Amino acid sequence: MHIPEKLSFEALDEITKASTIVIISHRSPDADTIGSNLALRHILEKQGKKLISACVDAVPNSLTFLHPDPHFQQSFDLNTVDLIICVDSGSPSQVAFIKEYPELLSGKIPLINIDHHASNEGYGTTNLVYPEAASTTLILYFLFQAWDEKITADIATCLLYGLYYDTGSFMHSNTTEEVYEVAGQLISSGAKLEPIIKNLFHSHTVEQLRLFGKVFENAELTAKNIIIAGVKQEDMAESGAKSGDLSGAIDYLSMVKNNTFAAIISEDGKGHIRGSLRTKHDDINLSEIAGLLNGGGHKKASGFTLDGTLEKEVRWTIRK
Ligand SMILES: [Mn+2]
Repeated sequence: MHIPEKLSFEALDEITKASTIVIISHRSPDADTIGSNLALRHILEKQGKKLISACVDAVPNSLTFLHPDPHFQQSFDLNTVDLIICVDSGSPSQVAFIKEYPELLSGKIPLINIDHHASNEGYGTTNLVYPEAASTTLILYFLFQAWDEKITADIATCLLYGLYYDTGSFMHSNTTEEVYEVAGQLISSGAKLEPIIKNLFHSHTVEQLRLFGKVFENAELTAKNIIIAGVKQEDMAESGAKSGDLSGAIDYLSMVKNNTFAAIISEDGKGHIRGSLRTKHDDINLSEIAGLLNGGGHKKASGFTLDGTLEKEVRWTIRK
């Protein structure tokens, strides 16, 4: 991927002019949005900026292990801010604070939108949107290079965290030669892979595994080879799992042989259904399918949120 010089310096210019900057991570935060947020923090802190890291949802401690004092806030005063940076947020609804601050995207305050979701329509005043990038942290890596910023060991760990997560530990099809090259560079810069692996893949709770068990139990393969599982609030309660514990279950469903795509639809307990979709096929665009349900994401991994609850339907077919 290549960031045009003009664009990287336009972003730097906005940062230089600003004194208080809010860096916003998307709702239901993941390792890419948090790694991006914290990597940027490390860079901007050195420049003496006043920084707010914000996310509308509470950020689990497990995601902030990269930074001793991550300062994530679930609310902030927009009046004190003179630059907004959104990381890894494919749409205004992912930015989420628009409910609290409808003027957030009005353009009155400059907004740098750094993202790699195919569905991102460029809601910022400066848009660094590269769907070909495996992670938002990969975009930041090239941005920091363009800005001539030294990538310290801490920054490298933050960047590798997002890259490792968004490529499914280098297993997803977005793992290009460039991904391996950058990962190698980050390790040379001192990135610590071991805590990342431990944090992302070896940190399940028993309750979470019980919830995964429910997902597998409920999973069905449709006539079109779509593997789909519904998760009701009862499943969450019976397993003792917390919200957010479902993350990662979709990767296991995708392991089913010859599936067209995998889907998990779950009740969030607040009157919404969250859908998560994954495919390994190049000719299926899940971002478009999620788009039909007001969602979005990537071609091979997307999601949506709808109002409602889940009801299981049983269909019977008589074949001659
Ligand atoms: Mn991402």
